[in-house]
Amino acid sequence: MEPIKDWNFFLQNSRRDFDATLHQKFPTNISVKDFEFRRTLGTGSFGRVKLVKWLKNDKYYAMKILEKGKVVKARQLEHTLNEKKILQSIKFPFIVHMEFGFMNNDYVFFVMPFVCGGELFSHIRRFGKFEESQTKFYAGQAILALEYLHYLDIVYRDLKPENILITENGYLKLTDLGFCKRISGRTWTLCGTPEYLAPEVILSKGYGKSVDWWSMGVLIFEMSSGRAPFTASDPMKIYEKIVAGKYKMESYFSPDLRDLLRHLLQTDLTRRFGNLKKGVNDIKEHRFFQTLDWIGLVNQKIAAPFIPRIKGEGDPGNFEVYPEEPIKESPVEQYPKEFSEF
Ligand code: ISQ
Repeated sequence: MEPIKDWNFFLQNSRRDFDATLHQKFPTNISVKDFEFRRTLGTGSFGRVKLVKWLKNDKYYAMKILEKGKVVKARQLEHTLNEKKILQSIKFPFIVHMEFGFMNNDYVFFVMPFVCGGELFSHIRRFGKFEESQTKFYAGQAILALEYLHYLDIVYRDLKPENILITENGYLKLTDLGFCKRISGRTWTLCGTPEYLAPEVILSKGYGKSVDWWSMGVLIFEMSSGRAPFTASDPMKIYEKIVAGKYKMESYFSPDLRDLLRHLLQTDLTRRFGNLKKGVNDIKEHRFFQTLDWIGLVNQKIAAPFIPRIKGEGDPGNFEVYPEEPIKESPVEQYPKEFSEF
């Protein structure tokens, strides 16, 4: 990607790029026979992501495999179509995109470049917690990614360390846009992950982009301490704590970090940073980020805190091992009407 000189100019152009590919249909000349299947890199409720090698160019990709029947039965058709459209149209250094996709009788496939460094989640667990300078490096990229998505009127709704991948250069990429949605104003769907849900989602209020800034607060808290701010064994208890907005800072959090967290983990929407007159700039200009060069960051000119270890191209060693499942092969196309828009 060309270096970004002027951030606002970049954002303005990105909207045109995005709209240009939004309604493109899948190419029709691709099939599972074009790939060598390796192991599973991640799983979700209606599908999994596998490492594959595309035989056409011998390059490695992460292939998201969604079972049509499960998508329909879980009433996730709309979310899946949202994900497909957004994945194929976004172009941002810190967000995974789809190179192309295709379908067969049973599945929908999204083919994305393979991000080899594993989930940020495993690295937080491995380090225990991050230094604040390291938190700042990752949080900065996640903030720019959300700013980009929000500029395109997209809410992400599932920010968490499991959905953040580390690239071979130590920078990050958001993945799993399954809950992304283009909205004008407000939406009401209950989705996300308990520990990262904003109070307004739990309270079934109409909500908007501000939910992503809440979860950014949860993410920054978890990176800095190794634990989420609101935890309990039972999701209902987590929700009670979130709605009450009560949590304890760790004793070693710096004054700047505490102040930033207070403004993000703010139950009052009229006071939450990211949601006020200055928008994301209240966050980017906060003292916690004072020493961060935002343009240097987006152009990846800042040294990463660590570089993931890999044994070679297509090494899945940074990802957990998951049980494998056989792939279905129905003789007839499943749910042709439901997936006609793909
Ligand atoms: C690896 N590379 C790209 C995207 C991915 C999505 C989920 C799990 C692993 C991945």
